[in-house]
Amino acid sequence: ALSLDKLNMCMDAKHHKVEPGPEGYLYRQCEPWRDNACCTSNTSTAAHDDNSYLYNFNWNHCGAMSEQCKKHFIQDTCFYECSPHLGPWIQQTDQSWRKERILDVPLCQEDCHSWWEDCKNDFTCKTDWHKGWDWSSGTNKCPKDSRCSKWTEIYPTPQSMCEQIWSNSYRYTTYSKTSGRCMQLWFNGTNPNKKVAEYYLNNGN
Ligand code: FOL
Repeated sequence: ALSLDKLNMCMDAKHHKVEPGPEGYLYRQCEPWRDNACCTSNTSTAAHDDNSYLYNFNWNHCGAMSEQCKKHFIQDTCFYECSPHLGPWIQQTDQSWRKERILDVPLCQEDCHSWWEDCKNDFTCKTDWHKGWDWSSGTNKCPKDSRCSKWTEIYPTPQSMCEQIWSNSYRYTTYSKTSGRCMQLWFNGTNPNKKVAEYYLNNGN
């Protein structure tokens, strides 16, 4: 938040750079952000690891997460850590591990739907993955009062998953990737999200 440029800034969170800028090399799924990123090269590599040092987060808390599902969580991590165009949705927060968060980022329908489709045969025990885990082992395990259920029991719809999993980081939309009105987790080449941020900065959420 040192930056007054809401179209090109990094949130004040656990691993984000102070200012966005080019990175010589970003790993695999984070590569599209390399021309202008809030993540370091090390963060981009860690984004692809199970139980990475970023949050010690265990995707496999209800048995092994499928590879097709996990790739969306890796992409979400790249988007969250690397995006320099989240300014319109950055809010102060009093969490112990970050001073700022994103709230209600309008997500393209295709990205939300493909994420849910690829995860719908997986299992989880919680709707909000930001809080309420048992961290006594050093990584998150399902809390005592929970049990592993089918993904579709926890998240009946793509909307419920996209909005609830990271406590409203995302807002579900019916906008498609070509609309210029929603943020894309998956893209190649020029980052399409800058224009979307510009639109919401001028027109409000
Ligand atoms: N992706 C997106 N899109 N938005 C996010 O906000 C986001 N956040 C993370 C990863 N990807 C994201 C970080 N995830 C804890 C749990 C998950 C996590 C970071 C930290 C954690 O320590 N939870 C504790 C409560 C900690 C606290 O709030 O003080 C717990 O009770 O489980």
